[in-house]
Amino acid sequence: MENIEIARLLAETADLMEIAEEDSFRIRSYRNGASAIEGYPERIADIVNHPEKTLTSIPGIGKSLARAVEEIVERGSFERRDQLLEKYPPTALELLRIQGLGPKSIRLIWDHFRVSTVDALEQLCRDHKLQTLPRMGAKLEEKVLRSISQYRQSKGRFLLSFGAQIVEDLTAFLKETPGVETVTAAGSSRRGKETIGDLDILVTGPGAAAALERFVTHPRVSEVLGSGPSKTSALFGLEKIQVDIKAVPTGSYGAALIYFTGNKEHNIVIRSRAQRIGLTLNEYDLAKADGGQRVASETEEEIYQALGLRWMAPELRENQGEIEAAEQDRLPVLIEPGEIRGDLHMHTRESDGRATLEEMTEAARALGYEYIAITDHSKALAMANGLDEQRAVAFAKQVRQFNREDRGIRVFSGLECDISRDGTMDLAEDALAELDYVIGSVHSYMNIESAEMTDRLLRALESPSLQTIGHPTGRILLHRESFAFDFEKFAAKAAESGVWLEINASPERLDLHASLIRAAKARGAKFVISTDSHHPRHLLNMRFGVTMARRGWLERADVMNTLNAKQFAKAIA
Ligand code: DGT
Ligand code: CA
Ligand code: CA
Ligand code: ZN
Repeated sequence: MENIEIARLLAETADLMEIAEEDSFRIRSYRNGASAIEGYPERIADIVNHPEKTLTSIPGIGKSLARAVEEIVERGSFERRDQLLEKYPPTALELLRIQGLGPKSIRLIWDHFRVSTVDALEQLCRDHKLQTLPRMGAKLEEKVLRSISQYRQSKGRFLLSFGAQIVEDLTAFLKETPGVETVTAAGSSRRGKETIGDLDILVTGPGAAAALERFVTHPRVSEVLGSGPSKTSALFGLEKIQVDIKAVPTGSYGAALIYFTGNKEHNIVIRSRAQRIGLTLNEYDLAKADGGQRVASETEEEIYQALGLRWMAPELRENQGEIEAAEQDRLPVLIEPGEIRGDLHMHTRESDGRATLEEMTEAARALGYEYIAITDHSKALAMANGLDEQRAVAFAKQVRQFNREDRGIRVFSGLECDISRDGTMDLAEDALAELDYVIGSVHSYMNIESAEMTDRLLRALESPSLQTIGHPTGRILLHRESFAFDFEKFAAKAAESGVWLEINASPERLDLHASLIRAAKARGAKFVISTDSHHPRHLLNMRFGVTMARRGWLERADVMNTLNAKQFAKAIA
């Protein structure tokens, strides 16, 4: 029995315990145990069978969890899991992923209708049977139906940050194989798409085939889907993300990289472009259509050049006009991560962050930033202990004091102020005026009609202290779509009012997305890229925000936090 299998049984049991509404402390201990075991370097089964080793010496494994693990190693399940599976079938676990239904509702549905699959739940809603249950109505049925269709679309997709971490780990692993020259991620992760279906990795060098062979022995590979000397596919990790690895001859590296980076539509257009000039393009090379003589194959640049095109950054390869731009030599000079000089959205313990003003400042300074804004929540977010007027004014004063000592970085006093349902700011304007940098964000009433939401945002843009709209669409990747509003009208007025649009770099938001960035830029809008950090570690997410900006064709001048500290201070004054 592998660690990953033990971990999966524990995590699944935690999900079932949630449906059974068991003690949240115990549920958490199962989840912590699952991740401790999944990442443990030694085989847990060997420890169980070892006369002198004990499981409880592993951090995160207490006595009762240790007993469960011993039972799993012995017979493939354990008592608590067996009991839960008698009550709730494993398909019920899937229902936990449907937005709008908590464990309590899932249990109620099971108790009344014995329904535990997504298909059967959909039928219940269509037959208007869900609304016969206590505290459930027609509105919820509609919401569940919408969530089901969203769930089906997002099923099997993963956050970019999750894929990027695995790419990083696997790249290091594959490079350890002797004779491996390069390891490169292609596909949607190279294009920086916000969600990833599967990972595509190319390996070159005389050791490439051996690296593929070694990959299938990786402890986190849970199922091998296909394996040969030039291509291997497997499911990886607890989440079972598919990883496709290809061994590529060095002489075909550029052709393979273009082919497997995609996207499909981009590839189709450049292939037909090749055909029009008597060439064929495939994963091995660009060659003469008659005779097959090789024209270019080793680098992407050579191939694009032979097609009469400039090299295009992977983030642009979405068939959204980049090919015409490359032909006419008017590709944007995309913003680079190193050009970002400050981070302007972060929280501290004053509201729902985990670190202090000092700790966030020091972490940002260590990253080489020239300035930051601390932007805790406002009072409407009572659960997050948001600031009222008095605390906001006191905070502005505290920051002025803080900046008197030279800390190697400038701190701006900020606030992430809630935008109320009617479009007014949560705090009074005279308090907001004390702060250096005010973000306005929607955190409530996100399901209102599009016209009302548009009016709400247009009104918010009139607030004299407002500098930036935070996470403008409210989307949560794989969970919640953007709220409905007239984005173009909003972006045009933001541009006119000198209010900037945030590109929120937190991996589950990545809000704005590429097409909206381009639409807003076309209307004259300016942007800031910020991490919305709640912990010093989150500051590292900046690169994902920059990736979104690049996918939105932004250049350095479009992004206000590429200004130096002096220029930036002037811009917000
Ligand atoms: P994903 O995985 O859904 O996030 O999106 P991609 O873009 O990574 O798509 P994927 O993994 O299916 O393929 C990666 C690229 O490789 C894709 O953009 C086009 C190319 N590609 C892969 N397999 C084939 C194939 O069988 N035929 C063609 N024409 N292209 C392929
Ligand atoms: Ca892929
Ligand atoms: Ca693939
Ligand atoms: Zn927010």
